[in-house]
Amino acid sequence: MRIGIVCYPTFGGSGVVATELGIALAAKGHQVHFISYSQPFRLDTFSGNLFYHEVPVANYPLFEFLPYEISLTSKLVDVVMHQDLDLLHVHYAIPHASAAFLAREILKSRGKNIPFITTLHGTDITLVGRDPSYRPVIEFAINMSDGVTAVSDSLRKDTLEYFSVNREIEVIPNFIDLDNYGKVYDQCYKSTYAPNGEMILTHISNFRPVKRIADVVKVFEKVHREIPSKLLLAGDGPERSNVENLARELGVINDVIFLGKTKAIERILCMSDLFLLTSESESFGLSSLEAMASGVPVISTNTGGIPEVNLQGYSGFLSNVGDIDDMAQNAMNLLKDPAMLQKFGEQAKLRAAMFSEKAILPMYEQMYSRLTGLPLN
Ligand code: GMT
Repeated sequence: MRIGIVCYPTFGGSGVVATELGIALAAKGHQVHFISYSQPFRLDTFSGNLFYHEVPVANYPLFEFLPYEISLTSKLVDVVMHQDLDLLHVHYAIPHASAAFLAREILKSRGKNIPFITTLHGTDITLVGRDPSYRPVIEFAINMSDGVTAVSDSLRKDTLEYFSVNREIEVIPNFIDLDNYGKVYDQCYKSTYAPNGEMILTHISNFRPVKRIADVVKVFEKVHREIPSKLLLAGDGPERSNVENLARELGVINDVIFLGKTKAIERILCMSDLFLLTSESESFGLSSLEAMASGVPVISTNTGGIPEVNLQGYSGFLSNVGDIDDMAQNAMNLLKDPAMLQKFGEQAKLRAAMFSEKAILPMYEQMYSRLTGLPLN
């Protein structure tokens, strides 16, 4: 099949999932065309089946805001026609779903019929999409999509609650390529950050307010009082300087290491003892799945789709949003008991295997086949 994938190229779960999906589809023989405003950051694999089309946005002195959605729509029309695509799969509703809708209608007027699938990822529904400045368009584009998927049952329910949706939403959970995680590296280089055998707690995100990273630092500060430990923070974003200031105020700055927008996620997880995810809202929590696949137990909140991934008392522990004491206590219970920590790590790996590429990819392929009428090879 020839598939067009539209996604955000930046450091964020939806772009990661879209990229991994495209790479996996290409490995299975599909031709995959990524369409975005810059190269997705994890798209650094070489394959004869992978293509990238950049969306140029023409500027003009009249424009205070660049009309990206129009440029994207035009690019979609162009790529679908010239590459003879069979299907468009857009990740994150804003503005990808409405651009795909418009492209589909333009293409129809030119005699080319192509279905599009919208995959909802989280903040496009729970945060941004509900804003009155987006809502009518998002609702319409969801209803007009040929297929709609959500990355968790929680997100499916939220979509039905917040929007007037008159169509089926299929839950297709996020997945990861297990081969990339939990590798027994000869050397995890743990001593680089924990030279005296300290425990390593890790958080990875785009540092947006919804992640409540201040809570990560507060939990760490409590753990740090009792257990020699380091906090690794991977990623970057708007909360970075607040987090740094808080770590200074709490007196733990010397044991908090900011790693920036690194791609070496598996390496970081390889040296981690515990993963922290303190989000206010989270439709899935891809980073926690990556941690679990690496055998790292997860201390998280119990919001949104997180409980569908992290299992209480099995792969980690879940607490109410903002319950610093409970999260810190759960973290310490695990860190103080090596046997329990190891058991939870093994269980986390087993849990992560439920979200393997092998298990999830066929769900997308079956949907593609149903919507295009093309057989699966
Ligand atoms: O992380 C975000 O805030 C944005 C969004 C994205 O585009 O990366 O993340 C969402 O999609 C991920 C992939 O499906 C999910 O794992 C995240 O849980 C979800 N974020 C939120 O719901 C806050």
